[in-house]
Amino acid sequence: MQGYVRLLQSGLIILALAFAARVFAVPVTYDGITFPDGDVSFADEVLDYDPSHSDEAVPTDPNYMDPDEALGAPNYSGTVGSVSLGSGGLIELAFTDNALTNSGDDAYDLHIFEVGPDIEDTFVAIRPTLDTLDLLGSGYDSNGDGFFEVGSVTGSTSSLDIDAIFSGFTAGSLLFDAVQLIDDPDKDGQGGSTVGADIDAVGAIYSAPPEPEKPPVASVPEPGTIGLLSLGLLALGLVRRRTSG
Ligand SMILES: [Ca+2]
Ligand SMILES: [Ca+2]
Ligand SMILES: [Ca+2]
Ligand SMILES: [Ca+2]
Repeated sequence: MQGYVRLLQSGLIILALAFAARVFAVPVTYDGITFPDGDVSFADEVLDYDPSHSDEAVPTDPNYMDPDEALGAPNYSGTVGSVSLGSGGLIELAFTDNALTNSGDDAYDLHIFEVGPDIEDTFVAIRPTLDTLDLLGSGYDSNGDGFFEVGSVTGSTSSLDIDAIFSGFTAGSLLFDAVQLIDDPDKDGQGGSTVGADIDAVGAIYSAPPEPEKPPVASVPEPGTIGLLSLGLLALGLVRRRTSG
């Protein structure tokens, strides 16, 4: 019995810590852009990297052909830390420990960290979660690949406001779990060994917990935020009772 109580306590403490980490995330700032949720805000996984997506010039410098360089917080050092898309090339990055969401106002929600001497245009598409797809319908997906085409960014203003595209939704009500970037081949500079947009990082300025997997595991529904908080307080109470008694 005592072992069971201890197990329960440690479980509750972990839940409380998880809640605290979510509430007390330490904001980080890169290039003057603040990410309130910290480094969790950045893309986590490469879904696809296809420099020859448009059958145009591809990068040839192996230092800039690793798509993993676009993951995580910006880390471009001046020589390494970015990936070249190629002329008309494509990269798709997923968020796994967070999701991209809408701020509910005209503040920017997504930022693409591009490096390199040329300011290059990049087409941006974002993939809705199942709930958000239900909400918005598939009309925004002009080519049926699951990503909503939402416009383009240039090297100097690489931020996007989701609310300008899908207006009238309250903050945090739209979730997106992946970003697709396609270099605009008509706007490339002189080309060379790192032709196309050079991507260092992709971050959700407005970030949310990822949408729970579906279908949910039969017996353990995800506790809501309030539930987590009360569990956390309960755990703290139990600990206090043990230590004082
Ligand atoms: Ca992340
Ligand atoms: Ca916004
Ligand atoms: Ca699409
Ligand atoms: Ca990088």
